[in-house]
Amino acid sequence: MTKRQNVAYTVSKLTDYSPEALEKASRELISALNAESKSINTEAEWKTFRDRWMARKNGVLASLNDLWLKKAPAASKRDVGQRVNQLKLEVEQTVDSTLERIQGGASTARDEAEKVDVTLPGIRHPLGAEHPITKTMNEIASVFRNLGYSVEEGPEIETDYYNFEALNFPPNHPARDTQDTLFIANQESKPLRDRLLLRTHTSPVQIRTMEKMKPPVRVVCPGKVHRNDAPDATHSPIFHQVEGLAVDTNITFCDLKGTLDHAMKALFGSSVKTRFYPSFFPFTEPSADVQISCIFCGGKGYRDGGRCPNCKASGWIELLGCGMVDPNVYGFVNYDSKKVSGFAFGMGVERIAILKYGVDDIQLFFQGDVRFLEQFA
Ligand code: 2NL
Repeated sequence: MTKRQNVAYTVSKLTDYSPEALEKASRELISALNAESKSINTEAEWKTFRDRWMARKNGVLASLNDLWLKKAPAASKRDVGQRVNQLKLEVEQTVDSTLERIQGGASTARDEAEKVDVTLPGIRHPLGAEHPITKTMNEIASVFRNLGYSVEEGPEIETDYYNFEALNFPPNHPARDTQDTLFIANQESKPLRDRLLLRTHTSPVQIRTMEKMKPPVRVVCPGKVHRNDAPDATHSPIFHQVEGLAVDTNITFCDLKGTLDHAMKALFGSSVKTRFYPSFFPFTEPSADVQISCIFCGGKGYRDGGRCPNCKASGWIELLGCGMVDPNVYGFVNYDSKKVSGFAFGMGVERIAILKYGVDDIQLFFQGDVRFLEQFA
C-alpha cells in the first residue's frame, strides 16, 4: 500500500539564485501543482485549490513574489522575474484545465442550451418576386420592345396641360368628366394649365416624349394612374396602364390593326382573334375599342353546356382602346399634321392580369396577401 502524500506544498525561500537552483525549485512547484490538480474531483475542492494557489493574499503565487522575486539580489532579478511569470501562467492554466476536467462529465444547463443540432434545417431567406402587376406590365412592354418601341416614364403628379389640354380635352369640355380626376388642393391661384392633379392616364408621357423627340416615334409608357373611383371587384382608385404611340409618315389604321392583333396573340396565345369596334376618345379620330375572342370559351360563347360568363355568351371580350392620333394633338407638340400620322392605344394592366391569371377581384392585387402573391412567383 502506498502512503498518500497529503502534505501541502509551500514556497520556500531560495538560498541559491543560480539557473540550476531556479530550475529545480520550479520543477518541485509544478509537480506539486499537478499532483494537487489530479486529486481535485468536486467544484468545492477546486475552489479551495484555486484559492490556495492564486489568492492575492497568501496564495502560492503571492508567496513566489514575496519569497523569490523581492528577495532576489539585483543581478538575478531579471531571471527570477521571468521564471515567476512562467510559473504564474502555468498555475493559471492548470487551475482552468482542472475545472474543465471536473465539469467535463455532467454537462450544465448552459452547455445544453448552447449545443447545436446540426440535423435541423437551415434558416430560409426566401427571395422576393415580381408583383403580378409589375410582371404583366413588363410582359406587355416587352412585346412592344420586340417591335422596336422604346419605353418612357413620366411624373404621376401632372399639370392640367399635359393630362388634358394637350390631349385635346378643351377647358370645361364634358369629356373631362369621364376621367374622375383627383386634383391637388389649393391650386386656384394658378392659371388652369399649370394646376396639378394625379394623372388619370399615362398619355401625358407620350406628349412629353413628342415634345423632346421628332418623328419617327415608337414608344410605350407603362405606369401608375389615379382616378376618383370607389373600390369594388373591378375598380380601384389606383391602377396601371400601358399606352403606346407610333408616329411616322404614312402610318395607317391598317398598321394599328396589325400591331395590336400581333400584341394580343403574343399576350394571350396565337389562336386569339381580334376585332375593332367603333368608339370615342378625345385624342384619337377615328377611335376603336379592341375586343379579343373569349379566351375562356374559345370564342364560342358557351362552355360546359352553358353560357360563358366571361364574355356573357358573346364570344368577345373588350380589352383596350385605340385610334389614329387626332391632328389637334400634333398641333400642341409642333408636329406637322400634314406630313405625319400615327396611332395610339391604351390598356389597363389589371384588366389584362385578371384575364390572363383568372383573378376574380382587382383588390387582391393591392392587399399584399403573400398567399395570393406567391402564386405568381
Ligand atoms: C383606354 C384607351 C387610349 C390613347 C389611349 C393616346 C395618347 C396620345 C395621343 C393619342 Cl399622346 N392617344 N392614347 C389613345 C386611344 C386610347 O386608351 O381605354 N385605355 C385604358
